[in-house]
Amino acid sequence: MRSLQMCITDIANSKSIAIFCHTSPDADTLASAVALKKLIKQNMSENSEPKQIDIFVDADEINEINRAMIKGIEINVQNCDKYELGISVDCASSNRMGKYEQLYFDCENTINIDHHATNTYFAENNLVLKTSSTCEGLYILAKSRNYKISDEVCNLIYSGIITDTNNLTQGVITINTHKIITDLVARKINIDALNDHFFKNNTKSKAYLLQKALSSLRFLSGDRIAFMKITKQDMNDAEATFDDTIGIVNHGIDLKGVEIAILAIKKEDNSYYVSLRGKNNVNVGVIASTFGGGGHDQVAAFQYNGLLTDLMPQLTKVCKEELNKHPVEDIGENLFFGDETDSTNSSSDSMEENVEENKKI
Ligand SMILES: [Mn+2]
Repeated sequence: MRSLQMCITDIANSKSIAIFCHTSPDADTLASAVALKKLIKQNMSENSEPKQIDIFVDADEINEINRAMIKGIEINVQNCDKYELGISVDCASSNRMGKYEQLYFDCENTINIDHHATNTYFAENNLVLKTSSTCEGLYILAKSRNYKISDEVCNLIYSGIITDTNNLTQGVITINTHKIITDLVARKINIDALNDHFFKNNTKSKAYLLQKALSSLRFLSGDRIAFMKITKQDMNDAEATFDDTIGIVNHGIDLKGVEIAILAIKKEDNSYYVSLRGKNNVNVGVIASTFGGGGHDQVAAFQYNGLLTDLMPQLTKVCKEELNKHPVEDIGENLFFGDETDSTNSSSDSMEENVEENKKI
């Protein structure tokens, strides 16, 4: 794997490295950054001069839940005039680095480690993986090099995987994802505490905001689309932050028969953040890209400047086109029944197959 070898060589040879997260940082981007820093320190600093490794993340505030991952770690302090290497983690395009995008391109060399199908291959070296999360990708890379992976790195990797997959229920979940979870569980990491931390730790504001969003719930296209909205007034009434909106859209896609869930969040006057979820092979990434956004097949989003009343007819039309590609299919009756032969020896996805060739554009 040429691109992987080049990345490893670049990292080994660089004395100063800057790691970049995306704006509105989620657990995967933060966990990836911290895990990568620790993996480099723990595996690539022996017999070489110590490396300066700094993490940059454009965020006014990182919520309390995610802040726990960077506890004690210095961020956004530029300790070098010019870094030899810049590494972006979990960024589908370079503008996802926000105000640190220029600092990234000022680095002598650049690497892009990501798992978004919509990645634009903006770096010198691009490692775009077909994995559930960037954290899963990092684990595969570290394993493939026989690196030491500490318990604290395992906690971070596990956090990135469970949050990006909504606890293994959505996104690109492969046999490897499950194998890695098995590996991590065998390490006796803080599984229960991490699950509670990420999934049973919602704020009161989020509960009030959910109440508001659910009261706006509407069904379209023969109940195959669930639509919800959150107004600025809702945000104020619930004393909520943008972070409190995360995951609310899942309440739409969790409903029986719903194949597309839409949550429109009003950010400024005439400016909306539109979050999408899909199921039954409906590709909401395609829908988001029609409106200049992106993401994954089942999880995507876009920004819209204009009135919601103007957006909705267009959005509904694009959603219907996507739904028409996928006739309603009900496998419910056969869910627990199948071939009675033993298939335990079939299919063994090679972990390395998840790394795509370096496609510089
Ligand atoms: Mn991710």
